[in-house]
Amino acid sequence: MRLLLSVLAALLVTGPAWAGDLAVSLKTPSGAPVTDAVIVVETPGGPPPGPIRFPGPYRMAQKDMQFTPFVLLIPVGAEVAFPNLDPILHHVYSFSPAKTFELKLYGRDETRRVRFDKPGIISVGCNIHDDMTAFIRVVDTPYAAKTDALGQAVVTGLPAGPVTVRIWHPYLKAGRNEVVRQATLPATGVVALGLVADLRATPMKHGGY
Ligand SMILES: [Cu+2]
Repeated sequence: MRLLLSVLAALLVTGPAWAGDLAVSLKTPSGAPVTDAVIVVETPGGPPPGPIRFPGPYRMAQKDMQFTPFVLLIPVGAEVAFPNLDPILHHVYSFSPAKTFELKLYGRDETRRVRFDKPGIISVGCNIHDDMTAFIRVVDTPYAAKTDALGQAVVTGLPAGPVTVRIWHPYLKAGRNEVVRQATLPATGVVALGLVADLRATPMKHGGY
């Protein structure tokens, strides 16, 4: 009995047994997976204290006259590397209020770095090549994830109870490019949320949507 009590106490202290996961699956109306969508989950208690980490690297390369990745998810305060992997010069910039910056012409295998100190959405372009475009999503919560090539994302470690799920994609056909859903997390386990996301027509260069 003493052993059982100490196991229960350990579970209470360590916490994971009281946290749930939200698995989001995002598809277009024709059934294609939607990659590069950012899922942000809001909880009544707000984000937990402590450092925020996402799978890295915090890096946006210029390769084959495109930015890669098309959407980068980072925590506030993170520094992003912008390596140029092309044999030509690029000139990377943003006019977005959350971070205005300019990385003047630089060439192959050179890297510049920018720190993003405010949450928000940063639209990135190249001064030389107008069709190069990308987005950096800076968040101040660990409750966020980006959909992968299968259109799936999992937000882990959520407290039980009601949550607000914000689904954002640069080309989502919705106000502010975002749809909002409510969900309720159980004390343990996974809640699956499947959504159809209609995207605006864009050049084929970004994965076909
Ligand atoms: Cu360029």
